[in-house]
Amino acid sequence: MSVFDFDRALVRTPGRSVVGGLRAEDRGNPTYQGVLAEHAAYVAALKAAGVAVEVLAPLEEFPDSVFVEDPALVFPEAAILLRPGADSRRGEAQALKADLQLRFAQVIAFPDEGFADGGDILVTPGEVLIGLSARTDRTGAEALAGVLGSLGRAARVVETPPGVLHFKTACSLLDEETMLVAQPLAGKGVFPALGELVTPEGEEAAANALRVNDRVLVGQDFPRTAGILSARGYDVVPLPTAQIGRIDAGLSCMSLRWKAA
Ligand code: CIR
Repeated sequence: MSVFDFDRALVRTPGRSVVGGLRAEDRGNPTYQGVLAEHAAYVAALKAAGVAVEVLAPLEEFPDSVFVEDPALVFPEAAILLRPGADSRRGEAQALKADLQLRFAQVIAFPDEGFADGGDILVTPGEVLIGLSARTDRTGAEALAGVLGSLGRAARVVETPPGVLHFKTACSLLDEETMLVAQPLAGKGVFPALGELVTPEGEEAAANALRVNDRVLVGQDFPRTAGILSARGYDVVPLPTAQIGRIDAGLSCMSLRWKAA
């Protein structure tokens, strides 16, 4: 089984409050209908890739709660509730708890101190990488590494390039041996066991792609990246991300994915 073999996923319908979601730079609000449409296309792509998708109800009190990847980390054997680094997102983990308890044999609470966002956590075939960022501090990263160790999973704490929201904003796993990386993360020795394919200049945001079973979901505004991946034999699924991009989101963040044990 590969770390990108998935048969289950949880997503959350965006609430109307999503238009006020967090962003580093204001390029105008996304439209609610636009976010809904991008979310629907994403869910359809997961289903087409062979994943059974369950849709959770919107949470208006948490504008960014459609980005369900950030408050939890899931594996076949267990789910870990994280502690999001942004104040406005802190309550999202508690809001997910009951949904995870219905689906996982074990739901592990985050240790008492520190912060960690799921967007900073990348599972590779050999280890779990935890990126330090404005959302994931060293205390939280090390606490999470301890929890992962108790599950028998090796973890390594790494740096996210300055100014990048999450570690996975700048990289994603393409296959067992290859990472798609944005220039700021390229050639830094972060992935010693893996090859790197670098996104073309101007398409850095394409690095937040998502490998799901035999497909690679890529933002449709990144045609050069899609071309490079197609030429290398990947089955590329282009998806609209212009609206969620206005609130700093990409493709990994809209689902929690796992292979049922
Ligand atoms: C945030 O700033 O938290 C949201 N507006 C975007 C979260 C994107 N999450 C992710 O890439 N894992």
